[in-house]
Amino acid sequence: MIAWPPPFVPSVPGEGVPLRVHDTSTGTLRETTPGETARLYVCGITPYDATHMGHAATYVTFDLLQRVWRDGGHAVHYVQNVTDVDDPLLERATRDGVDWRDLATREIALFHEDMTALAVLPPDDYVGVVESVERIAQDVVTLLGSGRAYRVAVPESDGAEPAEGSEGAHDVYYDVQADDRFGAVSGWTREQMLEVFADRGGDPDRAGKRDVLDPLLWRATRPGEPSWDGGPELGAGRPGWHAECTTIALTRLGDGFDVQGGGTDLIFPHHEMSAVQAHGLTGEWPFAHTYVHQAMVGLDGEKMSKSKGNLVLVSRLRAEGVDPMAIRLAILAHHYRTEWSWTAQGLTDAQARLDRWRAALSGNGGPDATEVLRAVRERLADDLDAPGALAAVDQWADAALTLGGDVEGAPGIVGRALDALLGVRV
Ligand code: 5CA
Ligand code: ZN
Repeated sequence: MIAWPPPFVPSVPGEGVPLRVHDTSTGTLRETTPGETARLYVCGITPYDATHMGHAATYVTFDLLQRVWRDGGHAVHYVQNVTDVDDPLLERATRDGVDWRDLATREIALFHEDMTALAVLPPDDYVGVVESVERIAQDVVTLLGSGRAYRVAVPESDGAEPAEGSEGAHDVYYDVQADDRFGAVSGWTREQMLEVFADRGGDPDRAGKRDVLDPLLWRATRPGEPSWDGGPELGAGRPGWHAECTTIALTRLGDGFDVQGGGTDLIFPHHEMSAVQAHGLTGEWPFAHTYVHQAMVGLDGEKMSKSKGNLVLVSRLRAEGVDPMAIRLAILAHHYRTEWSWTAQGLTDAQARLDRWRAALSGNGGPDATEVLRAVRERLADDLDAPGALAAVDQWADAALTLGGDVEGAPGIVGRALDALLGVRV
């Protein structure tokens, strides 16, 4: 698929700082040690509704992460998937009486507009499930062949089409107990896993599974559902959710990439399962060196989610004439590991900050830029401390507005640094 256009990223004088981030799998702050090209995979949207502030926060967080790497002299290979076929998308399309493909196309286009407005760097590889089905099916067949996956018969009452030469239709599941790495990404207990599994796309009650937590790899087609030819081994069907991210990450980045990202709602089962399924395929570990998760953004104290419908949409705010840079600053005012709720006051504060920064940057001369550049770099490299970086800019802006300053060109340098490091165009 084609992603949105990249924003221009100016260069900033001085040197970047190596990035340390919190890794979910070890629970520690870790220095990322990318090679010349850092490899990043971030889980993309399921395009059945518009981009809300939680999604925006997630993509802004991983945008910051890339900006720190780039400032440190690394190229970045960034891959993002699009879950352009899955149960929630099909259910919403049925509910609204629209074709699921039209719904996905519409929401993907809106997401691109939102990301462009928020100055989020686009992925280099932007990969849909629909265009990857063949590769995913091959991987599922490989897992069946090695005994890591198994078939579960579909009840006849489901009306699924059997594969050619096969007696009945089968779904395919991954055998988590056969994988000694299962649990290594989340570090969760079985009780914790069981608590969320059903709410997050799992089917613990499906009869015939070896373990209730086993995830679906391939779903044989049911009447009225879209399907693809999975060959003689799988028959007609579609991939399970986690399998898409396993295959897309492995084919585009390979094993042992630097960072896998997403919201904390993906820690289990999604990132756990995509990693163990990759382990089953390649025998290699780790899938990603570091797992970084954005805390949930809510509205009035409840997680913002498409299924709950309590959404603040980026596109709606844009349509109301809100400056996208104020939206971006409202997000950056919160550390990515802290849960927060969207409020009108937060947006008002962000707009006021943007106005202050704009006024401070409007002169030709100002306070020296060296310290603020150092502080912004240092704060971001320390687990993406965006609020700390904003505070450093506030200090510089306050000095510019109250004391003035006569270093010619300093506002220009600070302005370019805000653009390059924070993605804030003033
Ligand atoms: N397509 C899958 C990932 S493969 C998916 O989770 N799609 S999504 O549209 O539901 O979410 C897109 C991204 O936004 C994911 O990384 C998800 O973790 C993140 N996200 C969803 N809701 C929130 C929220 N309330 N706060 C922060 N991040 C969120
Ligand atoms: Zn994913």
